[in-house]
Amino acid sequence: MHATTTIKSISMKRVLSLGLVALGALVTASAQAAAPGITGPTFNLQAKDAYITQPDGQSVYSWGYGCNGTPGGFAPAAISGTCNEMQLPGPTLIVTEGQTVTVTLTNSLPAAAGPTSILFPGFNVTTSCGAATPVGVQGLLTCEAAQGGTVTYTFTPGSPGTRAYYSGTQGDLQVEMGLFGAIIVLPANQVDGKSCKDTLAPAGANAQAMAKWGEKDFRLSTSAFGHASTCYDREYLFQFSEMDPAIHIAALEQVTAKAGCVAGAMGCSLDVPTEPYHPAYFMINGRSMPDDMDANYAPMYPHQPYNGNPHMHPGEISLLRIIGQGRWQHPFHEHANHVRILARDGNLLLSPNGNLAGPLMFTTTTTPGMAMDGLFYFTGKGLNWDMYGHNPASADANAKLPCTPDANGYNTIAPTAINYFEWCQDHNKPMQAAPFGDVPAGGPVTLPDPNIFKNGAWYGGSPYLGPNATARATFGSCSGSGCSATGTTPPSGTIANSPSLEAGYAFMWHSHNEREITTNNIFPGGMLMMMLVDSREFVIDESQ
Ligand SMILES: [Cu+2]
Repeated sequence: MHATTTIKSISMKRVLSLGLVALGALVTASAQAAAPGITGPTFNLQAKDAYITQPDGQSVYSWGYGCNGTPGGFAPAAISGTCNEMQLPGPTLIVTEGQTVTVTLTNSLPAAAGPTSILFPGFNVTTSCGAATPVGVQGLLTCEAAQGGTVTYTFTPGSPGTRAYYSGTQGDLQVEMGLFGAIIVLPANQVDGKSCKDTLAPAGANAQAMAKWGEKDFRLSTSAFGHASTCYDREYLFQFSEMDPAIHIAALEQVTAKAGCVAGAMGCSLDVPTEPYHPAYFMINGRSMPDDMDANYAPMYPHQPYNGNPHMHPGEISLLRIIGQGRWQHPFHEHANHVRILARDGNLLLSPNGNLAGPLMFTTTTTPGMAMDGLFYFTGKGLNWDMYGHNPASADANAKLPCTPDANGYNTIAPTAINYFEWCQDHNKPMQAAPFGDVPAGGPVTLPDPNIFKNGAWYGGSPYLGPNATARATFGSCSGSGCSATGTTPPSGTIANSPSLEAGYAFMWHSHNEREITTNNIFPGGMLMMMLVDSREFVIDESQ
């Protein structure tokens, strides 16, 4: 057994049944996402080694940026964060446009790893190598810190947006080992928060809905670029990277063999081949599925604090911050809608008349080093059935809620109703006029036999949106001689997960390269997460 191998326990989440959750009701532990990070404008970082974990039980020797002491603060305020001395990805640096940012980097890597550095592409960086009394050694791309040494980078972001940062020293090895992270620049002018929050809805409506259900605001800003068309309700950061464990094993072997060597002395260096390249781990925010769906800052991943677990309500606009941090392109596909690209590498794409000009993307393919900002939303428009399970014959008052279309056809007149943002054309339209077991016909959908819907602890079994929606939708039962007032319901419920808790729609967000939704050749795994749509009464809590 190799030194990098340890076994970790397998948890219940392994039973996720992907086929069933592609569109269905689903319950998870509360593991939400947001875009957490540390606040500046002064950051003390270090490059250090540690072991990260993968869901196949492996611990992988890696290098990462971490905090050198307690950071100045954490954001968003609604999440209580931590910052380890080594992280993969490195700490997300949250700064504001126009603010001078200072990043001090200490090289705490093993001596044999040699010097290290950070590149901040897209910024005009002043380094301590250029000071009157230079600190650090000028390398090929930027100022480098020798082992135990410290360098400083200073820059002032001139525009908002998401960008990558990563090692500028021996990048084929150091970036592969994990030395990368993200920097989020918030706009200096955030645009009026209240009206900005309701791009698809009447002014203030989403704020009313949040207040009604006691939902917290987990945004870092109100708009991504200080432009009224870049407002959003939620935000998520996804960093895509891959890892070849053979490189990490070779690095560990050489670091171990040369422990105690004097930095810079003859032989105190690594000679780790980075080709041929055979990655086995395909990660989102340093975690592989299903680990990426556990909480931010979950204690079992001390060096992988960030998750990938987007949640949203119908009609809400989610800002996606996407970065390619590895060597390969990854075709990241967001099911349920396209993504309107706002910006690439922090450059807002506008037409000459000031309107958004970015493309509408089916797949937001990550490119090494490139960052994208985009907007995504789900409304349920065009499903052709009432996804809230409205049924005028039901005894439940929530089953008889009205749907009043606005100019766009959505029910936005009553922000505090559970069917806020319902697509009214499908209101009261039964999913299946006569459910299976009675007369298997009628309605836009024929449901499968409820008896086969018993697989998977994650499958709630309800095709409807919202806790208790299946009960609302109870239809009259029919037989050859007519219909009675009560009858069978669509398939609903498992022992593990009652849809009376969370009943949402789950959409797979994943790499469209099927090789990349494996973990060390085992499917499912890798670059895969589930995006959850919840109705309004389910409070999305991203604090855990
Ligand atoms: Cu897909």
